[in-house]
Order: sequence, then structure tokens, then C-alpha cells
Amino acid sequence: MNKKVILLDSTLREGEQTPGVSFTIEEKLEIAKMLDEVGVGMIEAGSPMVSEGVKEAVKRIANESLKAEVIAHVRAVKEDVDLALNCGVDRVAIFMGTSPIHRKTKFKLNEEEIIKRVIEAVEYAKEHGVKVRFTPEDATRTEREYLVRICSAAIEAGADRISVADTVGIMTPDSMYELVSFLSEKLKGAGLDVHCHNDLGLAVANSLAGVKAGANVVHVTVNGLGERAGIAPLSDVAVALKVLMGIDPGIKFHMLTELSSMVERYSGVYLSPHTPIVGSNAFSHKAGVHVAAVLADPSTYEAFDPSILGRSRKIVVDRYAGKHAVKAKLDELGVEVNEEQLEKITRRIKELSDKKKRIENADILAIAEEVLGRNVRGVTPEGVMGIVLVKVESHVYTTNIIRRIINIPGVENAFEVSGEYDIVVYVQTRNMSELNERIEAIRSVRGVERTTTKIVLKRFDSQNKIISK
Ligand code: HCA
Ligand code: CU
Repeated sequence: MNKKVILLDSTLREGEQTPGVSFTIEEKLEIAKMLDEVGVGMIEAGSPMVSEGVKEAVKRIANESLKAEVIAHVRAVKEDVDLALNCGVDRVAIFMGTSPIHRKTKFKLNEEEIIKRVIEAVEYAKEHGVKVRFTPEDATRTEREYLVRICSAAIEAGADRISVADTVGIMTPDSMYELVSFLSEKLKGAGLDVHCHNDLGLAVANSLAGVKAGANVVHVTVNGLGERAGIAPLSDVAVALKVLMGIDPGIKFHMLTELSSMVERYSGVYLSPHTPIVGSNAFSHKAGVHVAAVLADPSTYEAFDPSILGRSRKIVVDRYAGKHAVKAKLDELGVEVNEEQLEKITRRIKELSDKKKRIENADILAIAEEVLGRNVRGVTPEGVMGIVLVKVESHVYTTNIIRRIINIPGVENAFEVSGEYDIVVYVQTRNMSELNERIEAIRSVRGVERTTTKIVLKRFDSQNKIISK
């Protein structure tokens, strides 16, 4: 599909409505700058009426001269619009509950009175020279006839965008497609946004359906933050648009993992390993059958190539591993085996894995030594082992940095430690230039302040015999 879709990131507004989340002004600025660099076209920076701090953050972001359009989210109230205008934003997003339940429980106003308020607020904002979006909140539970009437009034008053808000996440891709098609037919004068909540896990699917039906702005948050179950996650929508619909949302995909980690750290909301796109397991393969096929052709078990995100696939070796996985692992560790030895090693790994939760490289090497009857640790002739001591910046969450470092190829172990340095990393490489590359990769992890590296000259095992060089 040759169509332009813009992502609107609302991490700083909807995302801050996540229980337990409040970003500092500095964190908000840093997130906004990174979102801009990543390529989102619109940043919903906050609702200035919430507090002085939120207002200040919106103002600072609006003054950053970002490429993205900066938006303030406000109620259909003049004072709110004034606060937004004061912040110097590019656009004001005015929202007003339109469904019967919102009209009755929130406003105690009739249909016409609500329309009047919206018109007044939109006109007022428009007169003051900003762009206006109107959001009929709970649009997906609003009567069609009334929805068209209130949106048309907002467009007439000067709104150039309408956000189709699935406020309680009750749509399906079919119903979303149908509603957005209907609205794009009826509301000719404005572009459509979709804002899909994830209460039933359908936010991404519903957003894609909205795009298919004609919406050209999709609301997202980093890591899917937001009220209750949140809204559609930025990474998922960006990648799905590209790989499933052939739409380029203008995003730098290789920055998504870093953006996600930054928001994990600042929000204090951490992702599960199997989170799509940015989770640590998103590109790991474990079962023997899977690994054998992936080694022959990765696309057998991959929806898309992880390299588009700057990530690499991982082969997990434990009792689910078959010979192919074990062979790949031994190759990586520089251990050569024949067919019979490989079979034995594979069997032994399965036995050990029935007793032990996690199989480490050290376990695999120990098994290989027993089966081969010789020392295999450190046999790679030009092998170089480095011990990298890492100091992290003071405001940074060390565990999060370790999670990034552990994904760098060659990193065998990483320890969070006390003392002058915060992390100790063991890196096994083939030669010095590879070790230098790995050290560079560690240094470029955001939040790493400095490193110092020790090269291992000799290594001893617990029986005190030299096992390396
Ligand atoms: C809210 C409402 C909103 C607005 C969405 C939008 C919703 O939480 O204040 O303006 O597009 O889900 O309806 O987030
Ligand atoms: Cu919302």
C-alpha cells in the first residue's frame, strides 16, 4: 500500500496516565527528543491543566523546535485551551465524551449543549492560530448519527482532524474497519486518527484495521503504556505497518529497542521477555525442530528479519535442543566435534537440563570436555578473553544496562557488582580487533559512563590447572 501514515506518540500524555507513572520534566524532554529522532510525526506532550509541572513540560517540549508537531490535550473548556496556547504548542487536541453514558454520567448535558461546547472551544482555539483536533471520547460507543453530527460541527468550527477513540477497547478489527470507513465517507473535511485501547489485546489489530479503512494517524505509546491495559505500542504498530501492510511510517526501526529501554527505566514499568519486537526473547529459538530449520533458513520461524531492528537471533540450548542447535553452539564456542561426539554431547545436555534450570556456556563446555576427553576451554588458537569493568551514569538503572550488554555478541556473563565499577562483563572473542569491537559496543550502550578492560592472560579452573594458553 503506497500510503502515508503518521505515528502520534502519546507516551507523555496517555502514557503518564498509567498507574504509578510520572515522568520528571527532564525525562519528558529526553523522551520527546528521542521520539523526534525516532521519527514520530506528532508528539502529544501532555494536558497542561493537570499541574504546573505538566504545563512546564509541555511548554519546554513545544519550545524545542522539534520536527514533530507538538500537541496539548485539553477538555472543551476555554481555560484549558488558554493554558495550551500559553505553552506555544502547534496543535490543541480537544476531547469531549460523546457516548450516551459519558453524556449522562460526566456532563449531565443534552446532545445539543455538548455540541455547543465543542464548537465554542474549537472556534476559540482556531481563532488563536493553532491547529485543532477534536476527539469524540468513547466514539466507538456513540450513536452513529450523533457522532457524525458532532464531528461535522467540530470540522465546521475549524478542526482539521478527528480522533476515533476506542476509549474502552471494545472494537474488533472488523467493527473498527467498518466504523472508520463510515466516518471517512461522512467526514470529508478532516483527516482521521485512531486511538485504540488494549483492554482485550486488540489495540494493534484495531489500529491496522483503522488504517486500512482510511485513518492516516495512529496513536501509540512506547511500551503500550496508558490507562488500564494501555494503548497500541509504538514498536508493534510501526513494524506491523511495515512488514504486514507495506506502509512506511517513517520510523528509525533500529532505535526502537533503545527507546523502549529508556521508557522502561523512566516509567518503572518493565516488559516481560516475550514482549513483541523489543522483548529479550522476541528473536530466540529453542525447540530442536525450530533451531534446525532456522539454521537452514531463518524465515522458517521468523515473521521478519530481526536485523531491521538492529537485533540478532539467539539460539537457546537446553533439553529442547537438537543436534543442529548444539552444533551451532559448539561452533560459536570454537569446539570441533564429529557426529558421534555431537550425539553424545546433545544427550548429556538433555540429561543435565532435566536437573538444572539454566544451561550456561560453561556447562556445555564442561560436557564437551568430558565427551572429547580433552580440554576444550580456550582452545581457539587466537581466542582473546576480556574482562570489561563498566561504570554507569548515576541516574541510570544498572540492571537495564546489563540487559542491553548481555545481548552483545561474545558477552558470556555480566555481573552487577559493588565498588568503583557497577558491572563486570566477560567477553570471549576470536581476536583483539573483535574484542575492541565488543568494547565499543558496550561503550555505546546509553547510560554507560566509562569502561576499563583487562585481557585474560591465563585462566585457571577450580582444580587449579591452566585451561587457557
Ligand atoms: C482520556 C481520553 C482519551 C482521548 C483520546 C484522544 C481516550 O484518557 O483522557 O484524544 O484521541 O481514550 O478517549 O485518551
Ligand atoms: Cu486513551
